[in-house]
Amino acid sequence: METVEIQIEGMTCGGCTASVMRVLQAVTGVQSANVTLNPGAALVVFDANQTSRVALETTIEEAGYAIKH
Ligand code: 9UX
Repeated sequence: METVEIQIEGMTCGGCTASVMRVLQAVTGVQSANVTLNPGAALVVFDANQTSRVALETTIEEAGYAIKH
């Protein structure tokens, strides 16, 4: 398992964090996803054979939020 912290911009309420958590948990290979509003971030534990940081970032962007690189 691999753990990454992804900085996210544009989440403005608890519904946003719940949405991001839901889309991350739906990705095959994600074991756990914890998302905070302040600071805007996701801590994700995943199987590196099944997904990647870049794929998770793309998932977040497709949900309507921006990645702080
Ligand atoms: Mo809260 Mo986020 O009403 O898209 S869910 S701002």
